[in-house]
Amino acid sequence: AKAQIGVTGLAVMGRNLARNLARNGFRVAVHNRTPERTRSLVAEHGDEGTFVATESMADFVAALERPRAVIVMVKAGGPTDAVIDELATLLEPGDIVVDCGNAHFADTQRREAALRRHGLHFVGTGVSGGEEGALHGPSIMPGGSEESYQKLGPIFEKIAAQVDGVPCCRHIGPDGAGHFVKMVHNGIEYADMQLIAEAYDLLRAGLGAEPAELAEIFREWNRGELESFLIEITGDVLAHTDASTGRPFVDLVRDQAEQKGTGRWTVQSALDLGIPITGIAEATFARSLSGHADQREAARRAFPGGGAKLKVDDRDTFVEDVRRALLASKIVAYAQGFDHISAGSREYDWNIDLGGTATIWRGGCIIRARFLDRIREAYDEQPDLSTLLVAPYFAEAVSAGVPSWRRVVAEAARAGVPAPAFSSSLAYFDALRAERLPAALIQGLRDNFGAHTYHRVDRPGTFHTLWAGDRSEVEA
Ligand code: NBP
Repeated sequence: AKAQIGVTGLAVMGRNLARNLARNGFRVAVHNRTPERTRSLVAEHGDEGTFVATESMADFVAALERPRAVIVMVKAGGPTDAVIDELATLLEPGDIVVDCGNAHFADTQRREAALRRHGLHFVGTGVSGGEEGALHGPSIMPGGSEESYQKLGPIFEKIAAQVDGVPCCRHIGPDGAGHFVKMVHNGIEYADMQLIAEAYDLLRAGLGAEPAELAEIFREWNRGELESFLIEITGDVLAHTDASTGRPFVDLVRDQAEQKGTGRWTVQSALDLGIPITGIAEATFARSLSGHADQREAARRAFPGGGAKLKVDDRDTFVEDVRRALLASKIVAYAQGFDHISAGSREYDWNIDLGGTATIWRGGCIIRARFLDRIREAYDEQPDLSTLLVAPYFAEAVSAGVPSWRRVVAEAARAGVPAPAFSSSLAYFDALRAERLPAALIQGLRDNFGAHTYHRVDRPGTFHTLWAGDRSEVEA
């Protein structure tokens, strides 16, 4: 019998995805540019299921039942285009090309349009969970046509992570929707990690405790509302001791965070759409700042006296303050991320189900968390929710956290402990709920220097003041 699905690109991700498919009973055709990888996969894991090993792309395509479904799992960018171009010459109308690499959604839109002209379906698919997820059950975010999902859905839903019997996979929407949602997922992951890092830093400065003691606090937090994969592994990383020195592992790691670019893509897209994802932006910039070693060195010399201790009167109150500030800031980051998805969905006509998106992040991916059930409930109850912040569960958590949030941010500022994501999310919250914003003054300034006009609160119309003349007002 022919293979039900094929995977081309058998580095870590493709190899594990192919094994996951085979282990779940699917007949998988496998192919890689360098055939050694294909041979070693079958030699080492051939007993896990039915693999159809192929050496040429033509044999690979011929091994598949129709309509063919081909997963491309090669390096993002040029290599992905090269493989798609080659496939396009061999496939027939109705066949499906699935790009599971980390593509930018605009590339996915371009590729989808190009393949559609050949009668082929192109399905840009976000896959989260790294190598382990690919093997044991990732979170899968497929874009593309409804028709392609008829074939792919049953396969992907079977190999995805399962939470309460619900697969962490659903059709996200046309063309680039899947990769867009994966991009924002990664942006939220940046924000989540930055907030956790700031919480750790504040606790350390406030309590003067060793990382292993702080690990216990995170483990405790992981039993409550903050329960999530990232909080869980924070406990593990903080508790870890370096084998060669016997010192806390975290103290031996160079403090310069790296990035592969999905945070930057998220921020760039949010700027284009005009959505203030301040938490994700702060997190992305915080990583950049950490990497500017020369500037940091110069500033340390020019302004000595950093590393101050936070004033803490009562240990338990302080720990609880940081926990509540972390939860409130995290709610802001997720609310902003969902705003971004909602804006992308409107801009590109994707009709993305926001609650459904939260559902498929509950397992398999890096930001899996208890919290995501509450997001789904919020959108189930009110699909046109203006912001997650006002949904009852989140509104209550934020309100309950505000005094703690202010104390933590104020204390951090007083002591000189940088907390950019904590403080900017508090500022976002305060701006969103303000009666009046100083944007009115900005409008006045814009009208003064550039005749950019303004609207009045007391009557309709567009106005301009003759600033250089007699300062009378004219209707624009
Ligand atoms: P890599 O991103 O390292 O890519 C290696 C694969 O690309 C090999 O199969 C290689 O074939 C193939 N390839 C290259 Br490079 N150039 C090619 C070309 N011109 N034509 C055909 N094949 C070519 O692999 P990976 O780490 O498994 O990641 C695969 C995709 O999944 C990437 O887009 C990545 O961003 C994405 N992703 C990765 C993770 C993760 O945790 N690693 C998570 C989620 C998504 P060869 O063997 O012949 O050199």
